[in-house]
Amino acid sequence: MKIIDLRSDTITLPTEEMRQAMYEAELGDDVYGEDPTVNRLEELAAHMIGKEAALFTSSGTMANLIAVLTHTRPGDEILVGSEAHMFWYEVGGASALGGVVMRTVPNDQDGRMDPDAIEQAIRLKNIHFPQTTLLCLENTHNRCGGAVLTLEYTSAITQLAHQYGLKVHLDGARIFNAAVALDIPASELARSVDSICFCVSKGLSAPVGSLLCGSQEFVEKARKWRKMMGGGMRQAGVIAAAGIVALQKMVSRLVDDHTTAQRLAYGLARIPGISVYQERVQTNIVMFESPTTIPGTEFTQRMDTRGVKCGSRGGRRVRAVTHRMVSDTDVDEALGRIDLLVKELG
Ligand code: TLP
Repeated sequence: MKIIDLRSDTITLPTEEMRQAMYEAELGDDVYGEDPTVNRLEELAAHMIGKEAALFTSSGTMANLIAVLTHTRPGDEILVGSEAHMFWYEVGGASALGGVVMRTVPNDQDGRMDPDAIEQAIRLKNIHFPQTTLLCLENTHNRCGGAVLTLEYTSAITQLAHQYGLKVHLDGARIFNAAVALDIPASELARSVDSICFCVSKGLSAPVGSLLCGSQEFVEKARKWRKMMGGGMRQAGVIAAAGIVALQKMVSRLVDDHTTAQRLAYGLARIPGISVYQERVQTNIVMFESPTTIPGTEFTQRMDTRGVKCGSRGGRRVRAVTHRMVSDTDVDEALGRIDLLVKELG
């Protein structure tokens, strides 16, 4: 039985071209700034995202943590969405290692935070208060089903935060999915923010790595934090080489993942007992609810035994992510297996 793995786009394996590029990569010691392949990737990333400089990190989690460390001081308060990846899935690193308080502002179903709620959450000057110094956005929004933040929203919220002296960091792990969905360059979506990170290891299919981008000064400080965390990776050109192929060759294909996600959502909507908000599927993430007869965790376990892997997101919520290694035929096969399972459950 073929396993159809919809748990995440992080499971994508590198392409042949990436493996070749890794094999042939010109290398040096990146801690001395001497790995030509890492340097090329960082320059390319900065150029594509429209910032002065970029820093190669081992993961999105590390890039977000370094951004917090660079923008804040211990004791500060940072604003994050109530559904933010930084709040849910990064082991509380910003608080544990950065010493900041994470204050959540409710996310709506499209991954946005209400400007009034943000304004209310920003602390005034008061001897009792920690200082609010950073606002974090996420685009596309993982827990909000891959929702896309528009250019207008991002600019308006950033402007608001800047008025109060806050910096803005954008967790753009899937920023190229947003850019492709909106049909605008990713640099437009990043223009107003102070820093942005994105992953080459997700739909772009590189095996490892993320890029943290911002001003020269920001990246210089961030580089020092990366070193402190043990993230100075020596001949990292071996993996950076795949990142270059990811940025040069894989961005435009993300649209295929969005089409596959639409096909999946359409099919799920036709299975009685499954609820899915088809019109909310904007990129490569499909959120749906398992039948009322069964909790989400049990449902995903049962799907697993039928060779369809998805992620449970609490309650009856299930997440399916489309990517390069899932074809239309795989989606149809997965739908058939899910349909059968639902029928058996009654
Ligand atoms: N997300 C992963 C899991 O951690 C949930 C996934 O499968 O979607 N920001 C966002 C918005 C992300 O979705 C992720 C990864 C990260 C940051 C962290 O990236 P990595 O996994 O490279 O640390």
